[in-house]
Amino acid sequence: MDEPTPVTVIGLGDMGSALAGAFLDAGHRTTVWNRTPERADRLVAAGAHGADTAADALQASPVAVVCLLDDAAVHAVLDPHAATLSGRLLINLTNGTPAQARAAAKWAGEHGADYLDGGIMAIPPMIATPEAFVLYSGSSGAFDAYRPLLDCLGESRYLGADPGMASLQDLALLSGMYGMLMGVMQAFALVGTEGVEATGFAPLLSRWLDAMSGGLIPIVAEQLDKADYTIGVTSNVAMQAAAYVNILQGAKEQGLSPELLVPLRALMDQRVASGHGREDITGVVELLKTARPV
Ligand code: FVH
Repeated sequence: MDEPTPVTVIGLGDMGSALAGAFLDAGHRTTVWNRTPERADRLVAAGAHGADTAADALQASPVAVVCLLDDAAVHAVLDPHAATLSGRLLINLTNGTPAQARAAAKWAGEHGADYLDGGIMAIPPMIATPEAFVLYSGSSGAFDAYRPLLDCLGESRYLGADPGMASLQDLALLSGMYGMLMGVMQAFALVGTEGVEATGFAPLLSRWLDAMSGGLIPIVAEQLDKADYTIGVTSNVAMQAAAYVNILQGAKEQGLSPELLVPLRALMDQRVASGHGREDITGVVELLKTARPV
């Protein structure tokens, strides 16, 4: 094993506990702290050092990994102890926006700390398995120096010195996931109206989504990079807009709310109305570039 690195984990929710467990399993001296102290018990029983206060936890290690609910929680915990961060590395794996990451990096720098922001692309049971990957951006020196520690959590991907980049790509990947989940929930709800069991329908849904995502994403990416939505079109947006009406209408006829899917209809119709009907649906991205009220 590489040289063990003392590490502190602040925040022992489902994810923070998984991170601390991975560091412990890899032989790193792991100090933990959580607002609700009982959540540290299992880790302490497994060999972690339980700190009484957040300040004690920060002082215990050269590296602090913070994994809290949101940016407000990060500031609630860290702001009172900013002085203890001097000379240490703060790794913020809390979900947030690029602007929040950049502000946190600036704040850490003003208090003499090095900073890495991260986006965890895994659910807690995936941590420390080959399926997990974590996006990082910020201090390249810190990333290189602590790479063996970071690699305990999964594949470590460094996205550059801009601290906002990991968050940007994290939110992009989550956007893709939630878009897919909206469709999945609507699909199960729809077949459920006629008593089709979700477990029976699931393999068909997985097969369809695998085929669509694997085949479509590379073409969509090429269309976007070239801003040419005519490349490789097999399913023009005018045709899709006509079929989409049936998805919304069919849901209503079956007694369901189509609310998760409704916004896309107007965007497709707008592309068709503005003369792009023979192009691919990807051109809808052009309409997303202008902020509108939601
Ligand atoms: N779990 C997941 O699947 C996802 C995977 C991708 C990354 N996310 C992000 O990770 C952050 C933590 O998520 P989590 O799963 O650990 O969340 P919880 O189990 O709900 O734990 C929340 C922790 O935050 C603490 N906390 C909340 N508010 C405060 C506050 N004002 N002051 C201090 N601590 C706070 C909470 O403490 P407690 O309630 O136990 O006292 C937990 O430690 C998150 O950004 C995900 O988006 C997870």
